[in-house]
Amino acid sequence: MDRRRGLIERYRKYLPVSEKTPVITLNEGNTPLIKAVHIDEVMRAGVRLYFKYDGLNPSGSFKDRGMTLAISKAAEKGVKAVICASTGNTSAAAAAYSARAGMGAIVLIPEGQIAMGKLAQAMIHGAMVMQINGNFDDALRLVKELVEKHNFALVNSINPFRIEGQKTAAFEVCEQLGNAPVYHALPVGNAGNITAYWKGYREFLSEGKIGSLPKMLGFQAAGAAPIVKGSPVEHPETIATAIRIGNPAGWKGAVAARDDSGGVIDSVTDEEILSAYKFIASREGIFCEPASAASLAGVIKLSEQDFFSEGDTIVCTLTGHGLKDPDNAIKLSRQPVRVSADINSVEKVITGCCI
Ligand code: AN7
Repeated sequence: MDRRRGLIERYRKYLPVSEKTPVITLNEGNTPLIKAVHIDEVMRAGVRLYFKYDGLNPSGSFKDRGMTLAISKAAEKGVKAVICASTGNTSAAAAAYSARAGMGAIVLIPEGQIAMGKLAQAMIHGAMVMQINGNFDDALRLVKELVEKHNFALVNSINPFRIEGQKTAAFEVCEQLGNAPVYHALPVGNAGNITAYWKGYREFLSEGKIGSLPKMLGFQAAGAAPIVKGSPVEHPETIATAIRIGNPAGWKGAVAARDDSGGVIDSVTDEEILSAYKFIASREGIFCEPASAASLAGVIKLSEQDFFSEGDTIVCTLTGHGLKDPDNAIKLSRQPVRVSADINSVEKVITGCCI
């Protein structure tokens, strides 16, 4: 199989496309599954843990999986523009794929609450970017109203093509592991991705490609945990701005994934998220954005409750690349040392640190 072809060609028979569908692709998917090598430092049981590093998609997040299909189907329908609400990554992916398709993109984002890399992407790809003085939930409400009146394709994950595209991540995990993992952990924001993974795993089971299903573990930020609480959160707050969502559109799908798989949806504090974020970068050598680290943060939290057994296979999806959010990376790290440009001064600093 040619792995450079993009998801629609690779998984055509599992996706709602025909010969008439123009394929808009940036060769997304086929992201690495990377084994954690220092995980024993933070886990009680001896588990095998892998990172599905979806930050290596073309626009730097898992959203590309859904966007290749959503934009291809919008092009098939002949719409002139797509529209979405976003905490950042959806807008980056929508802007990139719609640019390639020659369509307009309109994005509504919460003012001051999206990471800088994501904003830069939406802007440079030429989207019409609107910062609203509200949060993601307000933005989603507005775009739903707008599509009632105008011929735009809505490309948030309430668009079923988004979920269809994103389920391919579960296919890849199964192919990379040779079976399904025992647990699959991921951050939950608008709850599209957990819904998509669960659909993908079930389809691969019914195709006989895997012999068992994973238990789905979803983690919301403590300040934005409506599913855990059981009611919408009016003013969601978290440093993980990607998942700063108080009323997820995919709520039902997430609950079904949890209950049908025998899994868990729990919350993790910003402190736990940032601790996992730093561990992944400084011990595993992988740079993800803070929201992505909610997957491992949740797994560590459950491990402290002796949730896992020896030898369990766990996959954590790292949903977005760390370069999306340089501000947090810089704020949370040791600051560069200022030193004058002579060998003695530089050596003095080195002696204090590594030799
Ligand atoms: C890095 O971009 O909702 O539970 O508007 O960017 O499927 O929403 C992003 C969500 C996890 C949560 N990790 O996924 C948006 C948006 C990252 C994300 C999520 C998002 P869903």
